Amino acid sequence: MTMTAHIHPDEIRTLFSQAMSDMYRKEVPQYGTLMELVRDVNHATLQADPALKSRLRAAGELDRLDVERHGAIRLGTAQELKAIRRMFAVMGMYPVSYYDLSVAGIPVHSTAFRPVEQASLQRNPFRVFTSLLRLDLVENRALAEKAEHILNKRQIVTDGAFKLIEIAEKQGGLTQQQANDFVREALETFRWHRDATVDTETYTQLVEAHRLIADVVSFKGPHINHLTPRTLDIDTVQTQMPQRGIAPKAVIEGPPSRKTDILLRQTSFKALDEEVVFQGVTGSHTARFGEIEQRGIALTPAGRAFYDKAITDTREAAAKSGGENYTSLLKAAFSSLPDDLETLRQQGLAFFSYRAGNRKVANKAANISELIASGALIADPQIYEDFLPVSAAGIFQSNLGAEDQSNFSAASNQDAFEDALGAKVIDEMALYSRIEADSLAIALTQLGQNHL
Ligand code: OOG
Ligand code: NI
Repeated sequence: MTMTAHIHPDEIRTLFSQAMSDMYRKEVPQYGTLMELVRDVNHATLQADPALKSRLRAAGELDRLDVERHGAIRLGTAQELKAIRRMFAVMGMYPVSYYDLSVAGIPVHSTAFRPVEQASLQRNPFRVFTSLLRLDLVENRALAEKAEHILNKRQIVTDGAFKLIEIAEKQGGLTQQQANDFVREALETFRWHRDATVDTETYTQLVEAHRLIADVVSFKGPHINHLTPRTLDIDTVQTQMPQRGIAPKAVIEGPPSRKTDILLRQTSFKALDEEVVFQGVTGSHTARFGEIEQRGIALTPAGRAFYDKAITDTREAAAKSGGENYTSLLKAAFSSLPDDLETLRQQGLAFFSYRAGNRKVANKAANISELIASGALIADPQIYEDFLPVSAAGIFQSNLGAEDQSNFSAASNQDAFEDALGAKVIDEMALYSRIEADSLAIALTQLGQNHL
């Protein structure tokens, strides 16, 4: 290796996600407690279920578990979103999917920056849910302009980070030393600032428009507002949170508890009330919280259509009955979805990644199912790497308070988001189906079963 050899973007992402985790643990000690709880529960789950453990190991999933987390940030302007896109690209993170939260009464639209290649996901799937404030939805136009003016004055990426981003773009990568410097500089963007950039009066006006607007506009930068470790058993973590002094939100977002995990289940603990100084006047602000997630298999468009309908039906039925029986309604709505991997696969409801097993095949097989049944071909579930808009809205709202559930009438606006981003978002379904098709082609070649 020469002195100027570039390190892999996956390594930069791992350095960065570790540095973020260390910083957030210092800033929000409850996050550290939650991490310990998740580690204990994951350990116990793997001990109790050796089959799960060996399946995760064989699929290359076990190593990523301990490093796995996602974070979230909220940005104010198109320039900020473009700068963040360039910063994340250095770490091999690209914008996947468009999420419109305005339909849920939250004045933002979002994407998730994440790795897209299977090998990179296995190494470290760190993702950041990134929202852009929609000041166009604010009715009080004078306040919206004031907010824009305040935002235009701040610079959220340091000069040092910009320099290294340019070097990475020009040279196609960073050396180890440059990567270390880059991570140190990049961290500055996401740090918490106790000193607000606005006075109490402006802050109050912004809160009245929407608490989220105040959170974005009043500070020097887009503080990381939560970091979320991945658990293998969210129901146990949820019930054990109070024993460790953490108060979880009432319901787990997403699909019900099932034998075969699908998509994403999430729960969070309430945002902390933190002391903030508004131009010399001490006050407080609530923004930062903790969250845990349990990830299951990614669903195909057909599976996803089932999911979306089941969630909508459950919410409508629960609203009619006052919300008391949400959990049982949710279970009932999912009862007709197959609860084993092979049926989900055969019905084309979920995405898989294929690999050749140890067993040899002498003859030409008639179909894929036959190869799987004989043990020649193994179908591993593809983990869902993205987010769910209804769940995200629930996470936002649990940390904003009920008074902020206003309705915005604007239509979703992916074009405006992509203009601000300076790029198109990647279609998540295309990523899962490409991984499925590529892995199947490779496995069939290895097995001499290319005719299938
Ligand atoms: C993001 C909330 C959404 C998730 O996991 O769905 C989210 C935010 O509060 O900024 O993180
Ligand atoms: Ni989250």
